[in-house]
Parts: sequence; C-alpha cells; structure tokens
Amino acid sequence: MRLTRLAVAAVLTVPLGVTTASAGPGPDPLPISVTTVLPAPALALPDPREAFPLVPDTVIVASGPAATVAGQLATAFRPATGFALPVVPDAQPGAITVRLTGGDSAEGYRLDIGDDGVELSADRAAGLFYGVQTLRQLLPPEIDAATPQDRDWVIPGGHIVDAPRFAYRGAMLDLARHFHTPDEIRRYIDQISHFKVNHLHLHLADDQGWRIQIDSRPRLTAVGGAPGTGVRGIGGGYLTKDDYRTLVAYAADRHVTIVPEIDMPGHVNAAQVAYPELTCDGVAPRPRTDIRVGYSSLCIGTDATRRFVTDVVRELAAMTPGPYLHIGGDEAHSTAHADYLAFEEWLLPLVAEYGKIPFGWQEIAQTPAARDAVVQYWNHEGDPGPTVASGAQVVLSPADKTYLDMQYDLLTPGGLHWAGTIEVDEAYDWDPAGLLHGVPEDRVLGVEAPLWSETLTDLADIEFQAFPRLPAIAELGWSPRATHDWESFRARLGAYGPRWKQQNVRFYESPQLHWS
Ligand code: TNX
Repeated sequence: MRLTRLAVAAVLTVPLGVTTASAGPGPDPLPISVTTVLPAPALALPDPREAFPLVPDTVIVASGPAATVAGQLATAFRPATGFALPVVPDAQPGAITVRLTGGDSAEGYRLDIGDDGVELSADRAAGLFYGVQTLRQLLPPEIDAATPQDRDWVIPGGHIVDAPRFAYRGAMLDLARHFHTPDEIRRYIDQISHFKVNHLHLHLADDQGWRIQIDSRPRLTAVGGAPGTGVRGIGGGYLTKDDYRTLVAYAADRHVTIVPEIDMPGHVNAAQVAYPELTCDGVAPRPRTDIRVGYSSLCIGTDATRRFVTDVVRELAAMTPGPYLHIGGDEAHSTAHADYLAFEEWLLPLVAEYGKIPFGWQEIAQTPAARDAVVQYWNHEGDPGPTVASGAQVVLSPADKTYLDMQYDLLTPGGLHWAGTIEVDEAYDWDPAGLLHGVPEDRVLGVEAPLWSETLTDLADIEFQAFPRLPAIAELGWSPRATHDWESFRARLGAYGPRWKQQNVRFYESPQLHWS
C-alpha cells in the first residue's frame, strides 16, 4: 500500500465523475473518497480495493511529539465511535500509525490507507494535524456527533501526498465593531482549522471600541470596551491579557497563529475618547457607534502619540508569540498624506524593534519602510505600489472576493455590499497568482478572508457569513492550481453540508450547490 509503488501514476485530484446540474433534485450524494477532501489535496489516489474499518479495538500508534497529534485524533473520533482508541507506542499491524519523519516540510503530510492499516506521516506536527483534518473528512459526517452512533466506520482506501501552495492561509474577525467572546472565537478557530487555515487575524480596535487590555493605558478598555461600544450601541467588551493568552494557546494547539491588529493612524476614535491627548486639539471626540470610516486620525508627530503607540506596540508584542503584528494603516482619510508617510516610516521599524514583522493594509505600500512588511491588499485594481515592487510579501484579501461580510446576494440577511455581492463561485473563481499587476506568485505569502462585523453580533451571524465561502478561500490558499475546478469544488462543498449540520454550524445554503 505504499505510495512509492504508485507514484508513477501521478494523477491529480480533479476528476470526480460527478455532474452537478444547477436544477433538479441533484446527483446522488458524493461517495466519500480521498478525492472528496476540502481543500483539495495536492495528490490523491483512491484505491477502491482497499478500505480501513475502524473497530472497537483499533489502536493509534504514536510516540514522542507525534503522540500529541495522535491524542487529538483519538479525542476527535472517540465520542461518535464510542471506541477507546488508545494511543500506544509500539508498532502493530491493523493500527492507525501517526509518525514524524525527518524532512523539512513545514506543513505537508502523507496518508496511506489500506486494509492492513492507516499510516499518517509528516515532517512536523502541523503536517500531522492537517492529516488528521483530512482523515476526519474520510469518515461520514456522524463522526462529529457528540455521542456514540450505531453505525460502521470505514475509511476509504487510497493515498494522499499533500502540502500547501501558500504559507499564509488566514481568516479575520473584527472584535471592534461588535465584540466576539473568547468562546465564539474558539469555535471559529475550530471551524477554520478544519480547512487547514493557519492564521487568525484579530481586528482589536477601531472607531467604535477598543477590545484588548493594555496595562499602561487602562482607559482604553475601561472606556473603549464598556457596554454600549458596539455598532448601534449593541454590546461591548474586551479581551483581558489572560483571555488573549488563552486564545493564543488554543489556536496554537490547532496550528493557528494569532495576528493581532491595532489600526492606526485612522480608525482611532475609541482611543481618542479614552485619551484625548491623541487628538491635535486635545479635546475628546464623542463616542461613535455608527459605521462611517475615515474621519479619525492620531495627531502625527507629537510626543503623546509616540508614547501611546510605543506603549501599545510594546505590550501587544510581548503578549503575542506569533511573528506578526498588524498596524492597520487603511482608510486614513483624515491624516495628511505627508503625515501618513512620516508616521509609517516611524511605526514600521518600531514594530520590528519589538521583534515582530509589521503587517499592514495596502495603503502602507506607499512608504519605503513597507519593503520589510507584509502588505495586505483589499483592492486589487491599479498599481500595487513601489514597495511591493521592491520586495514586500503580500497577502491577498480582495474585497470583492474574500470579504465574508459582503452579502451573498441582495436578499440575504446581514452583511454589507459596498464591494458587491459575493456568491460561492465568485469567492472561488480567481487565482492568487497574477491578481496584482506585476506581482509574481513567489511574492504572495497567501490569502486571507476578513469578516468585518458592522452587521454581525453573534456566532450564528459569523457562521452564516463565513460558511460556505471560507472553504473557497482556504482552497485557494492550500490547493495547487492544477486542482482548481469549480465543478469538483461545488460537489465537494455541497457534500460538506451534512457535516456543518452535524456540528450545529449555521451556514448559507447557497442555491449554487447541491447540499447532499
Ligand atoms: C473596509 S478595506 C474596511 C473596514 C470596514 C469594511 C466593511 C479595509 C481595510 N477596511 O474598515 O469594516 O470595509 O466591509
């Protein structure tokens, strides 16, 4: 059952033999196979002669660091199967073997499934974790049930050799417009990690509210996180440092890195309400809970602003183990252009001084200092800017394709439509390579799907906007271009519906798909 015997038949994942007409009762449910996984694996070879039945005495073989991921696999499969699934160190036939191999693939993994066992191998723990996400999809949706199900559990035979196309696959939550609780954020982390998304960007401050504890500036959260600071005065709240650290650790267990954002020099009204010295006239502006943008700006070049920004960057860097610190930089319409450039020239190196790679929205690409930053594009039209040409890495979040807060169509509840409406095919049908004029694939660090929360208050709202479009962006970030195929994607995505139902995830039942 080793793949090496089959490697000559290098077949990519696309053909499914399924036709999905847009009307009528739809095709039979897609049979689960190594070719039905979301996002599409780089290489998937089904072997219909083989299959691995999970039975009451199945064991998981793993030792050393691999045992941690093996434990996650056991934890995922125990409730629905009711099997003990012990993790044991010694190799044995008929087991699920999870092992680390000696290479340097950061996130790749390989899965070999036959009658005589399952072998999941990877060079690093992240790869093993992604292999577990794949394995979960090779069992029926009931595998996510919380209590034992009376049914057989069979993993279809075949081989997968998989690795991501891009290193950065992101999602974003906006805690500023409406606060999302740590429990809601954890639930979102669970969901995105099923699709091998590996970064969660948290937009932690904006005109309406400030959502992260900063010890040296207690009024930020006392005032900016108070009840009534959500859009239309709904909600409020903030993450304490403990909340944040707990979230970072929870995400890390799922191989998700938190990217914190404090948006500057615009989008700062909440900070100025708490600390009026950040305005040029020293007068506190009124609190704002409307959804206008572009009216607030830090007063550039003052000691008060420099001290404030330094305090925030220092504390945020200290509580963030991940490599990135996002400083916003978008829509600073009330900052004079020269001030904007001077501010970014000062701020981006400051972030680096505190040990983090600066990350910012595309507007920062106007300043030479952005050459050492990650530049996040929300508008892909026009010239990407001089610093990108000179070496910056880019993350692509084109608003008309990846902004999950855009409505699906003008009738779907919730969401905005300033960048248009985005149905599932529009979220899927683009290529991160070549999207930005003159920016080659090797400059693209990855893709991210932001979810702004002007119109969203609770987890049900978040899930409805994110699913089923998030997997489209996840697949663009993970899967090789050769697997890109709308018919294949829509069949696999439609077959995922029962899994969300099983998990009580509220999703939009797009008419473009057959929800089998
Ligand atoms: C644009 S484009 C924003 C946010 C809004 C969002 C709403 C960009 C970086 N910023 O301030 O919340 O649109 O869709």
